[in-house]
Amino acid sequence: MGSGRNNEILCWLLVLILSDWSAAQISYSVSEEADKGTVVGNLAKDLNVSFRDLQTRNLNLVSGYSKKYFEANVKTGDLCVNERIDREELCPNTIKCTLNLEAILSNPMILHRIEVVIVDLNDNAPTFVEKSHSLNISEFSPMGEHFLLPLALDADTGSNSVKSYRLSPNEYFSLDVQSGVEQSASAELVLVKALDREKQAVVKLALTAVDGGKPPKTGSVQIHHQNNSRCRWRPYYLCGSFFSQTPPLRAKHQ
Ligand SMILES: [Ca+2]
Ligand SMILES: [Ca+2]
Ligand SMILES: [Ca+2]
Repeated sequence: MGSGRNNEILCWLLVLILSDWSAAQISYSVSEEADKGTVVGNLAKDLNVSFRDLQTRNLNLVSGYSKKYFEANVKTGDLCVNERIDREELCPNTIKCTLNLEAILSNPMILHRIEVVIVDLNDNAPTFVEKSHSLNISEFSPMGEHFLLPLALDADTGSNSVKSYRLSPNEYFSLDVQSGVEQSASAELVLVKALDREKQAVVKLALTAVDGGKPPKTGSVQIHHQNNSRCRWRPYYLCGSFFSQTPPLRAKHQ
């Protein structure tokens, strides 16, 4: 952005600070990652002016962002996407994401505040921070005992975040999944059959995180079976090799 453009924005911002010319706020919404040129709304219609007015009254769009996310087509009156809008970059860790700008017309000077709600797309799969981990579980653990598992992360929000987990078929453990409407799901391992280290020293499982997108995206873990005689007189071992990235282990028993 050149210094001329910066000066222009500063002038307009100064005008806005010193003035109280504000009309009702206009609210639009557009999906993140929308193509350049995607129409967000029609300014001429919503400002209640003609296309010709947009030119003769020198329509200016002002915002405080380093990128010019939107531009106006004064021939059609449309407000269009001008730059890639990545919700995860703009609004990390927040559920609602908005971009705000002002549309200013001169002669007479009128200011309209515009809010554009950025709608999340399911463009990120669940991932895990760690690539592998192991749990030490005593063979004397009672059936029904719960063991915390790594949490998957998903940069998307709401229904596009992690909503469920799956566990590969096995005879010793089931999965207890806790999920909320707005929160990411979490899962715990539940012992359903007594462990016997003499019979099987190591159990390997696959844990898969699933988001709520349509279609859903997944982050998987594959775990290999391995009988290890070195575990013979040691606590029972549950070992895992993560093929995707995964989060820190929260374990009740290590
Ligand atoms: Ca994105
Ligand atoms: Ca997204
Ligand atoms: Ca997702």
